[in-house]
Amino acid sequence: MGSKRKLFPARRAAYSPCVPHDPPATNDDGSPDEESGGLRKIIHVDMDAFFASVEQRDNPQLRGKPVAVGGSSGRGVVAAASYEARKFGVKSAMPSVTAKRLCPDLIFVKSRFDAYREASRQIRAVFEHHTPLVEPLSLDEAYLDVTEDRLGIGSATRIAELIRQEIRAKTQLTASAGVSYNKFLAKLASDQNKPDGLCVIRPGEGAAFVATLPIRRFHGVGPKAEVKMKRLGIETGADLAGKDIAFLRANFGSFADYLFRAARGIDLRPVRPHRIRKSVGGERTFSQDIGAAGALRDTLEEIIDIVWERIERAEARGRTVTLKLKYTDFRINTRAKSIPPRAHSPQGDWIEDKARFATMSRELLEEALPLPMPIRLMGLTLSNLDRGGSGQDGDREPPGDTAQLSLL
Ligand code: TTP
Ligand code: MG
Ligand code: MG
Repeated sequence: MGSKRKLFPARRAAYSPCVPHDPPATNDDGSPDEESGGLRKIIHVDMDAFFASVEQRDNPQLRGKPVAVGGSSGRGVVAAASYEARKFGVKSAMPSVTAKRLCPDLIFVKSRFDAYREASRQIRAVFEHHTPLVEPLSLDEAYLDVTEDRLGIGSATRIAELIRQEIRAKTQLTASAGVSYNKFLAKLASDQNKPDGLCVIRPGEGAAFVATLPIRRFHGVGPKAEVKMKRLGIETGADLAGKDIAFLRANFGSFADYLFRAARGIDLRPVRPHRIRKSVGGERTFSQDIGAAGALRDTLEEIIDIVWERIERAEARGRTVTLKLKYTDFRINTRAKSIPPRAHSPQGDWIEDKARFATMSRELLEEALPLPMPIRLMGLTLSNLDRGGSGQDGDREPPGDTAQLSLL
């Protein structure tokens, strides 16, 4: 354990301790390396404190200060926190009131999605310069398969460093990168030495790396799965590796195979450059059932805010809004509203602004009132998406293809 610590010290270390060697995927002559079983070279890049860094870049007065992007009042939540703010414990998805209490000098800034989208386009161009195999996960991160890179550089570590430099030059922003032989490990690695860090996990090191990790750091394990795992006595990668596949299937269904492999540092998912997403949404399970119309309307507003933020992040536009209600007897009621494609325009008409999304969502709830009984869950989804847009997201999404994300 002690020696592992040395190889991979705690995240947030100032400089990557990870040895800058490459996962050997091929021999010098380019033939597949027998020993490594023809492993792939994967890089995961993720921008540091993305929205907050863009704000600090564009407004020098914010530099070096604790900054939160998001609404400061009432129901506001922190979308992004600068690293100065994180020292106080401020983080994404935290209610703004809590953030202010933790850090009274916190400066709140409104989000400017156009600026984030522009930076996102710039970093994607940098990725594309090195490989066509780019799978964006959200505006600020992507997986890259550089087993055969466009420029013939060959070293994934070198490519990752070049990408970080090019991003800095083009955007004046910092990115962290993880290099490894699969997506799961590369994503863990990019998080290891944030901000402005690099970490390489080489073949043979994956299982040991994963063993010490708290399960919350496994991509796809959200707060709810974490609670469930802890109840089952699973706190670390090693605990997870100790469970057999039958146990995992019984408790986690289709998520089990991914977890089983991940606990061993194995991940067979390819980098998919053209992932098509069918919907964007989120749902919320309540600690106490809700039945009163006023409380239902308030809850809907919260979900509208959060889901719309996801829609913006995914750069998705769609035609159908679906409201999902789960009653206390577990019956599920879904109702949907769509806007028809506009006849005179091949491009059609889309739900492109929050007001329209909110109005349609509210209509759906009003039509459902009064409810026959209280509900334990409410969710909203935007579907019938524009195939032309990237329609990709999934930062907090379980890595399954069809998994509907749960936000809260
Ligand atoms: P992240 O990459 O998760 O976080 P980050 O870039 O702010 O910080 P880190 O250095 O740890 O990577 O998310 C990217 C952006 O997505 C983030 O800047 C704001 C937005 N976001 C939200 O709007 N809500 C959220 O709950 C999270 C986690 C992120
Ligand atoms: Mg980030
Ligand atoms: Mg990210």
